[in-house]
Amino acid sequence: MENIRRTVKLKIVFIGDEAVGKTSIARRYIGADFLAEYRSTIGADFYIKRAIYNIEPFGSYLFEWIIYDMAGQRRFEVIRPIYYNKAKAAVVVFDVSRPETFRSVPNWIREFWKYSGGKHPFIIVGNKIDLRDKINCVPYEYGARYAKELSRVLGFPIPYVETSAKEGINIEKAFESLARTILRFYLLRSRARIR
Ligand code: G3D
Ligand code: MG
Repeated sequence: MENIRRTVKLKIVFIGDEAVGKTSIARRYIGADFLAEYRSTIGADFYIKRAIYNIEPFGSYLFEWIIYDMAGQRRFEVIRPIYYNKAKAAVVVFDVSRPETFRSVPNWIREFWKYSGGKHPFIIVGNKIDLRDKINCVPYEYGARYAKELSRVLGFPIPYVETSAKEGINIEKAFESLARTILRFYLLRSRARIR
């Protein structure tokens, strides 16, 4: 049994094209047991939630997520620097039923790195998989292959997770993957201090 529980408190940003499901995923994850929810005047909402993840080989960690979710895209140009400031990780979301949202993922990654001030870790989420039966969608393999290629180039693992915010599929899994990615990145790769 792990007795000592360490705390990771960090800001993460949800990014991706309009209407891919960023808010839906964030809200699904937060559910009823969030600590706080704010609607700021800068055009972003943020939520705070705590969750414990037991991740081998690191052990048990209490994550305090400060989740930024942009509210509407039009004013985004203006809030960009504030939105990304001090973000330590990102969830890059696309809509599997709209291939153009998959194609813009690299732009979102570039932007995240530029404004957050470093090559910080992220996960890629293909959302709306409930539409697979009805619409011709980006296949799982495309997302997985892209994440694998990124992992190879960057030298640290970038997970690809498919979700349905509508049906509540893999939401928890996405955050666990994010937690694992963050621990691997900050504990193994760099010396950033986690208390
Ligand atoms: P955004 O925050 O990225 O802009 P939203 O996206 O979370 O606002 O979602 C945009 C629309 O997609 C919403 O539809 C929402 O209900 C829908 N959506 C989000 N996630 C899913 C999903 O997993 N499956 C399906 N089928 N739809 C989803 P509306 O019509 O409410 O605007
Ligand atoms: Mg939104």
